[in-house]
Amino acid sequence: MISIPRLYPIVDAACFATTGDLISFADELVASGCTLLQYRNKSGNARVMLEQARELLRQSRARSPAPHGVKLIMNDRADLALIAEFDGVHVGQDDLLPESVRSIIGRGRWLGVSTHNPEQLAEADKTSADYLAIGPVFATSSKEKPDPVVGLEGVRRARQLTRKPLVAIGGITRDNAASVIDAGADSVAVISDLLREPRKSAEEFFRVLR
Ligand code: TZP
Ligand code: MG
Repeated sequence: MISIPRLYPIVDAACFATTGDLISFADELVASGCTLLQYRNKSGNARVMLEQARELLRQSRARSPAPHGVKLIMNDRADLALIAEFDGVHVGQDDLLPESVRSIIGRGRWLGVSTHNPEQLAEADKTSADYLAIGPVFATSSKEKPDPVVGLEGVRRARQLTRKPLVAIGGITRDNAASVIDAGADSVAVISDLLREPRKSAEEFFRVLR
């Protein structure tokens, strides 16, 4: 069983004007002690994705104060995760099935699976996924056409359905993160509440998530 950090920042390319801005953001997170980052890019430009992923890997390896460095997870794309030498892949309900991804990435890399209701969660629990995500917990503007909000009750329900590490996602902020952990999540995945002041925000997350 993997051990997942309490804070799981998502570096979403859509939030940055340039690759430089994206890398600086990730740098701040790594400097503040984040040890798990997901790279998300829904633009579909595979060449840009690979370039940004490689740069992320290079910078985060160089910057991390953590003894075991930073784990980098690629959203959606097992192929790019392998080429960029990432540590894992995160897939959703419209991506390759978990076992297909597993056959590509092997046992050594992490596999995460997004779910949005109890049925999907229970199904994903039967796979070789290393961790499961449930959400959106709260309203979010970071995802196009988000599934219905599951609320803290959805997190509690998910917790009853799996013993795998559980990541909650969607609308999670420094103000509500503790309630999400209290509901049974092991970790919170966050996009927007890290954007404005990444270092300060990550440090505040760590404080409330202790
Ligand atoms: N999947 C479910 S909600 C979400 C994703 C990718 C977006 C989370 O972003 P934010 O800004 O933390 O709500
Ligand atoms: Mg996906």
